[in-house]
Amino acid sequence: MTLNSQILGQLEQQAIELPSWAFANSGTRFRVFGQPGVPRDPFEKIADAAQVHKVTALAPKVALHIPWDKVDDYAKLRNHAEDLGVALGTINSNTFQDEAYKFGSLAHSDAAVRQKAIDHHFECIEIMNETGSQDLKIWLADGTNYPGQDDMRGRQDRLTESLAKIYERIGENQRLVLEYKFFEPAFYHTDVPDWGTSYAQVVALGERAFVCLDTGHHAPGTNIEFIVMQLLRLGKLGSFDFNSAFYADDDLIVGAADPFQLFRILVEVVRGGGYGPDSGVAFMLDQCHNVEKKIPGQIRSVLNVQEMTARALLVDRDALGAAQQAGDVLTANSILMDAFYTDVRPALAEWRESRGLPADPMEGYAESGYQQKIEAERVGGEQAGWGA
Ligand code: AOS
Ligand code: ZN
Ligand code: ZN
Repeated sequence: MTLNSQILGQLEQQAIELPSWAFANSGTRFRVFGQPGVPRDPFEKIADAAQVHKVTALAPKVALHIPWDKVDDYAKLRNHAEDLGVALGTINSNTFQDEAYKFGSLAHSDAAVRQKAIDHHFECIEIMNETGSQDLKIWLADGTNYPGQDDMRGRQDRLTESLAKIYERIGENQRLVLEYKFFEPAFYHTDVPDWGTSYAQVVALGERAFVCLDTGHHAPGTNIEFIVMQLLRLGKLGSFDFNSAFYADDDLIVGAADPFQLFRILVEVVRGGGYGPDSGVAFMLDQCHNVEKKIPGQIRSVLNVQEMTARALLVDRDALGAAQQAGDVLTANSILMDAFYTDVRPALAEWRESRGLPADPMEGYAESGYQQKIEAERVGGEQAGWGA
């Protein structure tokens, strides 16, 4: 099995959005570990993200998080990104760090708190207008810890109302994407726990509202590729937050915990028309690099996505369809497994070199001297925001 020119052409169009927060210090609820050379402001986060794109040609956009990436002049930030060969991507809102949001934000029982959260999203939309961003991504920490703590039905109704107000402000060329998560920080119920709830909410909003699927936001054993298939079938898969998980929302390097799961997801993405610049599906990463270095961590991540996309594109669709039609279970399964077990790395390395990129981007970055430079120059880097 080889990566023919048609597959390479498809791979050339791959664009993965990097999260600005992956470059900042991060940790767990137990400790935030500082690393030398981490960015001190959003400008430096973008400079680091641009390094990932430079050695891979895979990461032309950087997703921002408000308020972690708040600046006085977004046009300046946009120009800075463009000068470095990248663009500003999705704007992520944050309604989970204020004291006011202790009992929720868009679903809160107090209208004043809901309005505060809605206003924050209005501010995010204004920022999108300046940064040229297309997507507003909403992930909510809303939920309860104890049965009876609040009325789940009332919360769902209020969420619908709040989202409608935000959606009204979204521009013609902008989209709202609603992320779901089955638990955490709330442990009894979460107001947007699953794809079905997110789907119901975005369908009620309209055609520019979509679901964001974070691969780490499912119970262990969930068939995530089924959800991918269903959302593509319904025309409502807006974006991915890629990462990998051994247990819950681990935010580890995509493809690290379960490469086969990433393959199965990408097979459904390709099957369902979710791959490519016109598919309407944004490939984003949502990761933290707590113990490994951040820029190499992001390089490894985008390469994992590229390698697994190549394998998904290698699946012999015609042969698979014929085997499925004939009820030939084992042939159908082996067609899929043949693609999964194909080592595409040498072919990708060769192809990279032919395009003037380092055959091994990890090595290319290590040899660039950038890491030594930032470690020497930057003192007092930022926390991503969680421990702040
Ligand atoms: C939280 O668990 C979600 O995955 C969010 O997408 C994200 O990690 C957070 O909003 C940081 O932007
Ligand atoms: Zn996420
Ligand atoms: Zn998450």
